[in-house]
Amino acid sequence: APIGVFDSGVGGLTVAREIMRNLPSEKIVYFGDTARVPYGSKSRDTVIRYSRQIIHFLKEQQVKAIVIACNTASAFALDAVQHEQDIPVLGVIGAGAKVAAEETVNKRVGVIGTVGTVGSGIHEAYLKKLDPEITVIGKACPLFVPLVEEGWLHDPVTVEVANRYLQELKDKDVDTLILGCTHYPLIRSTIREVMGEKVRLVNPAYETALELKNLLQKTNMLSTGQQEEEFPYRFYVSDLADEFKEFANSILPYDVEM
Ligand code: DGN
Repeated sequence: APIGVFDSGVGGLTVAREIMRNLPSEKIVYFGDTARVPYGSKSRDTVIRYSRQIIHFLKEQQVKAIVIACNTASAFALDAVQHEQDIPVLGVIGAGAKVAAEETVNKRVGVIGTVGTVGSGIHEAYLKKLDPEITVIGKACPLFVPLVEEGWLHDPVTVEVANRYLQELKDKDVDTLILGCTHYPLIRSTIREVMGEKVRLVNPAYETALELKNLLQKTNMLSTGQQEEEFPYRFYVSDLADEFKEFANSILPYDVEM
């Protein structure tokens, strides 16, 4: 059975990509809610309602586990939907927070994400539970998403915006920074340039793929061996399939079939 992966749009492809790389025998059904993106500026109740609808769709596709590949939907909906399901449901917050707690030395962790994610305080809740001495400095960076979707990954405009957003985190001396939005791994090098070499950047997409692998191993659900199907990855969207496909083809190592 495939893994169900969903996001508000294209961003979750960074998570799907890590699952493809690290769990190469798994099939994936991806749903991008391109008709209703962004989630980052919507309320908790709305994001929970959307997430329930998408989970219903993915379960009809007989998935064996679900990854909420969106930080905003993980922040708002994971707790609400996890208990309603008889299959494992994973978000992207927990794994990143765990690694950040392990890696920080000065116990000052930065979190960047959408207004929804940062406003939810979810990273702080996770991190404080892991280590009460950690101070969390959150910064919403809403302009990063459109810049990434415009393809301005290494652009002077993006560097300028990053300088503005990230200055506060530098002033507050964070030694570890969680890239708490699906799009941010795509501007990792710009963020690296602005934050400097010494700050650890945590990519929750990668950490979540490892967490998924662990979980599937533990529950004896991990697939091994060659992919049986020629197209083991299926993609669904709620709008603008061509735009989705173009973006997907720019970040995935092969051409998407829809
Ligand atoms: N996928 C969203 C996230 O990780 O928070 C970003 C896109 C959005 O809905 N604004």
